[in-house]
Amino acid sequence: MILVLAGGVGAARFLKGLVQVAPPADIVTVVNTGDDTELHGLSISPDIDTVTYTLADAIDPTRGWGLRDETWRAMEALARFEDVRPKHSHAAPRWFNLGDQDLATHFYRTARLREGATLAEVTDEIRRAFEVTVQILPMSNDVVRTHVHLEKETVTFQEYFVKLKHNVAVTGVDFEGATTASFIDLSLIENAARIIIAPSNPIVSIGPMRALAGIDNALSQVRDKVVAISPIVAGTALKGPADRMLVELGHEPTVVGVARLYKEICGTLVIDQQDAHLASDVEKTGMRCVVTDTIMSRPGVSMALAQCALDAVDIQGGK
Ligand code: FO1
Repeated sequence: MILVLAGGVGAARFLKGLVQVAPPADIVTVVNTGDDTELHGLSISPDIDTVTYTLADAIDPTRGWGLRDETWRAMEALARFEDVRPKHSHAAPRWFNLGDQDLATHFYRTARLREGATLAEVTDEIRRAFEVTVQILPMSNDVVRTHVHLEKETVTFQEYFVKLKHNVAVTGVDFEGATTASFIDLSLIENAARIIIAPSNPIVSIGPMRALAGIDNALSQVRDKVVAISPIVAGTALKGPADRMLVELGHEPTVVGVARLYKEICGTLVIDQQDAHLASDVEKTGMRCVVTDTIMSRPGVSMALAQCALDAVDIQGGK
């Protein structure tokens, strides 16, 4: 079994490539839930939905989140209440865009969670409804929420990422609930033939998982079969704020900075050709370094990148 630790858009694109070079039934992906949020009384799991929709070929290709051919009638209808809404009320927020078809997913997840279903059960029902073969699991059935500390306030991840368009300096992040939450299934780490850390934000997509008890220890025991793909290319993140966050939180916004974050839990880092000159510096951190094309916007790259990640573990002599 191939275990993929995934965040949102970059991980979803990578998984699209992986299913072309490995049997989908052989792939289990554990997805970050630190981005999850409650709005309109609905339980929303953006990274899980991005992975599910992408693997179902239902994702909106331009946005990278939400469903294709989407309409926004419900969101537009909420505008009517803005003038009458009392100052203190949080009802009818319109900064987080929920498409009309996307709402169906949140209606279903919210109702099933209220009936006592676990997030893993609901996630599995939704991926089966979208006819996805890859097994999709939340990192935990317990609530974990990423909070982003700014100069003057602390906000939820979605307030940082969407409402503030991540256009604001971060002074810290923490993962509320992580100290008591349980990772979905530690045996996945022991039993996986290969573990791939997808090209996701090391701080707020992979970080929440690593904050769960036992994860870093379990991964470090099997680090030779763990391979990560750097989400940073030539000092920048291909999508999202990972590069700025790394700097703001005191890390180097380069593949060497990523290697320093991952070296305890991961034996190999896959970096882009543009960073080939840094391969020896990556290896000085104690990780093996593989150089290839990691820019998945070009067709066929995600497939070749997935094959490269699989081969990297074989060379390691991982099982
Ligand atoms: N991202 C945005 O930039 N703007 C949005 O309005 C927005 C809405 C949204 C709704 C559902 C969903 O599953 C994802 C959504 N995203 C939106 C993306 C989301 O904020 C990010 O994909 C992740 O949280 C970060 O990986």
